[in-house]
Amino acid sequence: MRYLPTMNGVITLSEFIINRQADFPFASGELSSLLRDIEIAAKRVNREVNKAGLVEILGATDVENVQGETQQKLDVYANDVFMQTFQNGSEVRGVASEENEEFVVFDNDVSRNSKYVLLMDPLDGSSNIDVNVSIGTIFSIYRKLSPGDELSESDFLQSGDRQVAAGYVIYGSSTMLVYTTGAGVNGFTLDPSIGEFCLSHRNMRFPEQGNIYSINEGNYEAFELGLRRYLDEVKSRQMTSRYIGSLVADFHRNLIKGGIYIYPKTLSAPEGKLRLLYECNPLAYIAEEAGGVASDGKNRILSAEPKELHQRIPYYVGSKDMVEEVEAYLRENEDSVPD
Ligand code: AHM
Ligand code: MG
Repeated sequence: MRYLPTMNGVITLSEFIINRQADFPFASGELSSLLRDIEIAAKRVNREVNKAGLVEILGATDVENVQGETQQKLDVYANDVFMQTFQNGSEVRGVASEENEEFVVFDNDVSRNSKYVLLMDPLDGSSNIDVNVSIGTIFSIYRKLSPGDELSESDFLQSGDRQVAAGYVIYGSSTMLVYTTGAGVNGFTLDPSIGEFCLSHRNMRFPEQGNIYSINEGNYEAFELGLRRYLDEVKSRQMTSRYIGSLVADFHRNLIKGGIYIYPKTLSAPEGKLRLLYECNPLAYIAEEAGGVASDGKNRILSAEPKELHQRIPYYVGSKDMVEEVEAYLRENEDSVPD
C-alpha cells in the first residue's frame, strides 16, 4: 500500500482512510465516510474535554444512565455529539450507546439505505472526568443483518468477530484515535495546530510478553482464588502495577508497553463490570489485530454470543503470554474455594 503524504510528509487520518478504502471488506466508501464522521465528532468532544475546567460543563447531572450510575455532563455531551453526527450522516441505520437504554434508529431518508450499525461508549472512564485524568470514546461497527431498511435488536447483538471496524479515541496528554478495519491497527495523534489527526503509530503490535498488570486490586478479597494466586505471583516477580481506572487509557498504555488489563468477576458482580458490546468487543478486536489476546478468563471474547445490549462480561486483555498465563491460573484453581 502506498500512502500519499501531505506536502510536509505527514499523513492525516483523512488521507489514510482514503488510501486504505480498498482494504475494507465491503469497500463502497460508506465505511470511510463513517470513520470520518467519527473523526469529526471526536474533535468536537476533544474541544469540550480540553476546556472542561473552564466552563460549567463539569460535574454530575442528576440523570442516572441505564446502569444506575449518575451521568456526568460531558458524558451527555459526548453522547449527543456522536448521535447527532451519525444522524446527520447517512452511513449508519442505527446506534446503540452505553448511555441509552434502547438502540436508536435513524429514520431520515438518507439513513434508510445504510448498511451499518454502530455501538459506542461515548465517554468511558467517566469517574475521571472531573479530575483531569484521561478518558476515552470506544466504537464498534457491524454490517446490519436485517433485510432492506429493517433494523432490529439482533443487528446489534452480533458476536465480536463480525465487527468490520472498531476503535477508540483517548483524550489524554495528547489526543489519539486508534482503529482497525481488520488490516492491522494504526494510531493517529491530533495535531492541535492544524486540527488534524496525523499518523503517528503505524501497525501497532502488543509486545507478546509484558511487565505491567492493570487491575483494581482493592477488590482482591472478592476475586476468585486463581486470580488471587496469579496476582500473588506477579507481585513476587515485582512486576509493575498501573491502574488508571480508564479502560481506554490502561489498554492504550499496555498496547504500547506490554501488559494485561483485568476486570474480573467478583463476588458481588459475577459478570464483572465492563460491557461486552460497547467496551470489550471493540478493544478485543483491536487487541487481536495487534497480536494480543482478549478473554473472559476461559473463552475468547470475540466468540461470545451477546444476549442483551448492556450485557457485562469478565475481561482479560493484553499481551498474549500474560493473558494465557492468568487463564492457566484460573483453570487450575477453578474448583477451589477461596480461603
Ligand atoms: P464507565 O463506563 O462507567 O466509565 O466504567 C468503565 C470504567 C473503565 O474505564 C475502568 O477501567 C473501570 O470502569 C474502573 O472501574 P473501577 O472503578 O471499579 O476500578
Ligand atoms: Mg464505559
